Amino acid sequence: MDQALVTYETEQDVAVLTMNRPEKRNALSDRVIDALDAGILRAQQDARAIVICGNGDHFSAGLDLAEHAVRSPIEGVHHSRRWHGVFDRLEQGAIPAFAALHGAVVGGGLELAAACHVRVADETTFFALPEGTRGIFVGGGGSVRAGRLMGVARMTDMMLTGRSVDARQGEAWNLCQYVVPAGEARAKAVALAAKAAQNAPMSNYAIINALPRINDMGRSDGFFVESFVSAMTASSPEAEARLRAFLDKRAAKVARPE
Ligand code: 1HE
Repeated sequence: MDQALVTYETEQDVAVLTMNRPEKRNALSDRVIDALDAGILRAQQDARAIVICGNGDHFSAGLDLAEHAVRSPIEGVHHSRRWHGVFDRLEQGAIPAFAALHGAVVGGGLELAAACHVRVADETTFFALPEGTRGIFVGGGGSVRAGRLMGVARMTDMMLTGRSVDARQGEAWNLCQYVVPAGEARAKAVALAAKAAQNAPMSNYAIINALPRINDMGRSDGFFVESFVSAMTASSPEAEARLRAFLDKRAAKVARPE
């Protein structure tokens, strides 16, 4: 893994991957995508949750436009499919991923954030899809993931007009689930990831892999698949031990909202 472009740290069972190309606003070059891929693969082996964040004033300015300017159509297809592979490994991996967002979350940066399961944005965050103004299209899974998150009408508007959406609007549009004060996204994302890391691995696997698939199914298929995932998850020794711990009053109760 390229330590210079994406750093890898471990905190409380959480692997923190930090894009480290602030002089180019964490633009996603081929080497950054390779470094993210290596970090994601490593985290799936030795951590129980992932946080992805960026150094400098911005999460990511998206596709490296300097590299993209020289691609032929077939190179463009392979490039897009490479991103799909990496982001799929993140979204449909073994452990949950949390994005810590600040500053620009733009184009491919938003596509990367959308491949994470939970997005924490600080108040400096702004979301944009400037592909239309650049003469290109989303290629990192955005039309599938970001469209499902915010809805096709909002995504169409963002792509046609190039408008920027701030953190609060992004929360209302489902682009992030948390908004925190400036500079606090990383700490909040690590705290949430550390909490998720304590869940049963089988539950986490089912949550991140079954929910998006069931969301894509018809109701009848969804109910059917849910029964099997539910039964499989509950029949593990870990589930039995956790249920017994609650009944024996050794496990925490559900807390009221803060
Ligand atoms: C870049 C990139 C980039 C900055 N590729 N080099 N993405 C965009 O259309 C976003 C383009 N970037 C911006 O609008 C702005 O840079 C930001 C709002 C993100 C940040 O502004 P600022 O004032 O902090 O930085 P800057 O002065 O604009 O840029 C600093 C340097 O980063 C500068 O290089 P320098 O050598 O002149 O110092 C910029 O050229 C460089 N830089 N963004 C390459 N994106 C799989 S399909 C996905 C499709 C997309 O992602 S489309 C969205 C592309």
